[in-house]
Amino acid sequence: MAKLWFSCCVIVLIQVFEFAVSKPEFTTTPPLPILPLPTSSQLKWQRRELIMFLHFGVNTFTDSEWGTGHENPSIFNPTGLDAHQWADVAAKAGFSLMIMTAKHHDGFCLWPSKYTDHSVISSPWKNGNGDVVQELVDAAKARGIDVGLYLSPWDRHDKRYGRERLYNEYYMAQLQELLTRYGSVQEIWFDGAKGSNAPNMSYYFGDWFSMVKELQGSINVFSDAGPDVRWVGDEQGSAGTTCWSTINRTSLSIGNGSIVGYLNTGDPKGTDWLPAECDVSIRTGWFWHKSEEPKKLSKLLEIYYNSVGRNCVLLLNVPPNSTGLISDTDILRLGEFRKAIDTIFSTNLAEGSIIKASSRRGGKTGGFGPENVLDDDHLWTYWAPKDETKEDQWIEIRGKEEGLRFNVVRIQEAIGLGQRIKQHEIYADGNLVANGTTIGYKRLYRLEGVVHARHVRIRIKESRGLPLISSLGLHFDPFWHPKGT
Ligand code: FUL
Repeated sequence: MAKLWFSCCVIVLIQVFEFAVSKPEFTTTPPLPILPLPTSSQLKWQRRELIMFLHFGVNTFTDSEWGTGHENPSIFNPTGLDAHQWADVAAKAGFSLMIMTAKHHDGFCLWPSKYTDHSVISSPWKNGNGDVVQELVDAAKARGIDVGLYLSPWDRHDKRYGRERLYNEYYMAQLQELLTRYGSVQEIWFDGAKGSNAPNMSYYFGDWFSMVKELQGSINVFSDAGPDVRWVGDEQGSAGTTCWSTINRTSLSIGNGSIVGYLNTGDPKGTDWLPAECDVSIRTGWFWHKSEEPKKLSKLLEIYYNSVGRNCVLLLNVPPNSTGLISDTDILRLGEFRKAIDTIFSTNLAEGSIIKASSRRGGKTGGFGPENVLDDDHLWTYWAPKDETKEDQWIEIRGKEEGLRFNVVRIQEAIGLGQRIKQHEIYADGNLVANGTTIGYKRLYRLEGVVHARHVRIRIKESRGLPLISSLGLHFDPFWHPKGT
C-alpha cells in the first residue's frame, strides 16, 4: 500500500514538473500604435507606389488642355483604340491601378451616360455604340489591374452647371452610373480645378463622398482634402522633404490655393491619416499633343525619388493619342523607367550583413530584433527598440570584409502602427552622409557620391513614441550623376 502511495506521489510530481517545464512561453507584444492609423484600403493604396493616370477625351483631338465645352462630339473618333494595349503597358511598367478621365472639364463623357448626350453616344466612334470606361475595365481586369475614375466637378458644357441643386443632382447621378455599372472601382478622383470665371456654385461634397462610400466599400476618395488620399499640392510630382501622412482635415478645403504648402508636408500633429498622391504627366501636358515628347529618364527618376521616396504614391499620367493608343515614345520611356527601378532596387546590398541596434524590444527572443529590416515584409515585421527611449537609438548595418558600396539609402517605417520618425541621420563609418525629418512608408536618399564603408548607422533623433523600422536597403543607382561628379 505504502509502495502504491509512493508511486502515485512520484507520478503527480512528474506531471507537475512537466507542466512547469512545458508551460507555454509568451512572446513580447507589439507596442501600442500611435494614432491616427491608415485604413486597410489606404495601406493597400500606399503599397502600390505607382498608379497610371490616363487623360483622354475631346482635348486629345483638339490639341488643348482645357476644353471649352463647345466641342462637337463628332471629333471624338479614336479609330484604333485598344485598351488592352494600355493595360499591357501599365502591367509591364508596374502600375497596379489605372485611373481614367471619364469626364474632364469639357463635360464630354467617355461612357454612354443616361443623363446627357454629350458623350461617346454622339460620336462617330463605333457608330455611337462605344464605351471607353467599359473597354478600360475589361482590359484592366484581363491583366489583373485595378481601375479608378476621374469625374471632373467643373463642367463647361452642361447647362445645369451653376444651378446648384440641379448640377449636384446631375453629378451624383453620373457618380451612381460609374460606381454601379463597372464593378469594383478602387479610387475616385475629385479634381478641385475650376476656371476663375466659372459660375459660382457649391459642390455637395458631403453627399458625394457618402454616396461613393455607400456604393464602393473599399474605394479611396482623392481630393485636395481627402477623405482617403490628399493632393500633394503641386503637379510636378514632388512631395515635401518633410512629408507626414497625417494632417488635420478640418484645416483643408477643396480648390483652396492657400493650403498647398500644408498639403505638401502634412502635419505631425494631424488627427487624420491622409497620405499624399503626387500627380504629374510623363509629358508637359495632361492630354496628348503631337508636338510633345515624354520626359527624360533622369527626370522620371528624379520624380520617383521625390514622390515614392518621400512617403507618397506617384500618379504618372500617360495620355493615349488620337488613334486611341499610348504612343511608342512613351512606351519606350516607361520601359526604361521600369528597368531602371528594377536595376536599382532589386538588389539590396545590405543583404547578408550583420544588423545591430541600440536595443531591442523584448530582448533576444522578443521578435523585434534588427534583423527584421532585411526580410520581405515591409509592414508587420520591424525593429523596435526597448521601451525606455532616453538613450540614443540607432540601427547599424555591418558589411562583410569587402565593405558596402552604395549611393542610395532606403528606410521604411512600420506605418501600420502609425507614422513616427521626426528626425534622423545616416552615418557611414562615422561620417554623416544624409539627414532628414520624416520617413513614413518609404524614404529614399540619393547620396552626393558613391559611398564605400564598413558600417552604416541610422540614428533616430526624434520620434513620436518608439521608432519602428520595417525595412532598410542600400542600393546602387548607376543612373545617378549628381552635379559636379
Ligand atoms: C488639374 C486639371 O485642371 C488638369 O487638366 C488635370 O486634369 C490635372 C490632373 O488636374 O487640376
